[in-house]
Amino acid sequence: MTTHATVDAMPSPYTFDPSTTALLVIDMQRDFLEPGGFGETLGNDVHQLRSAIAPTEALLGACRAVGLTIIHTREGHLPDLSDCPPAKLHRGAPSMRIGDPGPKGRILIRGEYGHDIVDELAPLPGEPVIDKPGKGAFYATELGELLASRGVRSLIVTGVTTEVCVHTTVREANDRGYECLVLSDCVGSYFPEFQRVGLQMIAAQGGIFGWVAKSPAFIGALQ
Ligand code: C5J
Repeated sequence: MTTHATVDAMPSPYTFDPSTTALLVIDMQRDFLEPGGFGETLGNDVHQLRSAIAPTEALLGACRAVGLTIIHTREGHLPDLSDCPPAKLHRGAPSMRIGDPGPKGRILIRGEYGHDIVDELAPLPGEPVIDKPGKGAFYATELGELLASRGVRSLIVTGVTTEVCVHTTVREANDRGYECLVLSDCVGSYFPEFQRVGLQMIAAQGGIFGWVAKSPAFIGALQ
């Protein structure tokens, strides 16, 4: 692996050290990306997210080839829902609620088929999978300790959805001192305007939350 690499990014080139960088793949779960899961119960068209799968698959291949740290996350709850705040459980008027039985098992419940990561992006043995009850990947998880134990200082952020769990995690990471590069073709939103504005918000004001680039630019910089 090279010692330092630079990616063409917004608002400025992003320089990182692969040995202190981790790829974060956020919540690429059937419950968000396939019909019959949590995303669809909220009234969303899940096909909007699926364009992020192929570039993320290519990205995973490139990161695995150079030995970059790769961490996956999954949003979901314990079967007894004891880690699901009532406000999250009762909010809105979904067709089914978290914990209800759906075509892919109980909605957003750990251990259910729908809660797991889509086949194309299945974690390899040895790649940590962080189960998180919230939107942010740091809240109530071991992510902070895991990154510290590996000396990680910069995060390459991908996953769904751009304006919810990706944004929340990037904001949490900023407050903890991490540098974040978000790969625009490897994140997805159910709402095209949220995708556009969500990415703009990261790189605006001189990179208030971090940098934004396309995955081929990042992959090129890794090699
Ligand atoms: C949502 C997520 N959108 N992973 N979760 O509820 O972004």
